[in-house]
Amino acid sequence: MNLKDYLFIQPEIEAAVKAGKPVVALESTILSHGMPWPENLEFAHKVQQVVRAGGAVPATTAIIDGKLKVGLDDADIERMCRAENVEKVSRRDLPIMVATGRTGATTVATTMILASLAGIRIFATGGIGGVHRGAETTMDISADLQELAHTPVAVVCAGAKMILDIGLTLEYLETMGVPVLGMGTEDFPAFYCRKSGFGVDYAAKDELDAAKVLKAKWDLGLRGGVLIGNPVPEEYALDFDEMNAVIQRAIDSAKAEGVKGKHLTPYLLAHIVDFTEGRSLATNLQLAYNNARVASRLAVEYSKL
Ligand code: PSU
Ligand code: MN
Repeated sequence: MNLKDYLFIQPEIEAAVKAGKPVVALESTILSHGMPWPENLEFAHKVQQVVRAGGAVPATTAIIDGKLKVGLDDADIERMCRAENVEKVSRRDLPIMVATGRTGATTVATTMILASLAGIRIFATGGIGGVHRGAETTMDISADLQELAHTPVAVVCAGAKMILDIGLTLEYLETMGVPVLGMGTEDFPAFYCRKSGFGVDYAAKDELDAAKVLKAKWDLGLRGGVLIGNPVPEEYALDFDEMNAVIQRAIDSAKAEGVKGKHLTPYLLAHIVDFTEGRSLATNLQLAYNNARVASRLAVEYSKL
């Protein structure tokens, strides 16, 4: 077995990792199954520029014709954004995709796996998967949480959407030994809103402060990742009660249509955009840029420790 038969890392990224320079991984499910065309295409390019402007090399990941790719060319990016015959790939799907040569977008879990294989420690996304509302009967808990328990990558997100049970998600992370940091906040953010009402384990003052936690965790040989909640900029935040109602409507509609499993999260995301007439998309774009900005600074600080 040679990993090189499976894993394809862009030369610029490989060189940066080797030299210990800052690199930030980016996921592709947010493109294929989290945002509509063509806004996703503009986002995919712009978020990479934001990472570069922050002093790091962007590494968007995907499965292209069965190959694990770290760093996508323009054609790959467009393929992810058009999302025709692009599957959503989490940990369990990965070997099937590779063995059958199919094309898919990486979730937070799979992006962490690819990043880790490539030696990348920092990853920026929008929101993570978590314990779904009603999980006490459906058992719907995203594989993203298990990945955070096992794979050494720090994930910068805007918290968790209220499609999830944020309290149970944080309980699960505690059980799995995953530190949850707030970037300049004591309150774990709720994606569209700056506060969820649930506290974090540590409010990092800035990126250097957070980078020291990563270094300490991995120096100690503690397995797994770190979750960093970075609140959406004030000017783009949406009203908590309004979004709660919109999300409840989307959940009810999914239930009525019998949507389950891996299709549930993309279904809810698309319906939330519809129900807010695109306002939620504008917020989603801005919080993701903001996470890319923080992740690049974090990668820069981490590379200096
Ligand atoms: N939450 C969002 N936007 C997203 C996702 C989640 O606000 O795009 C995507 C991410 O790729 C995440 C995945 O890893 O959905 C989680 O899916 P599931 O709940 O099926 O594990
Ligand atoms: Mn699920």
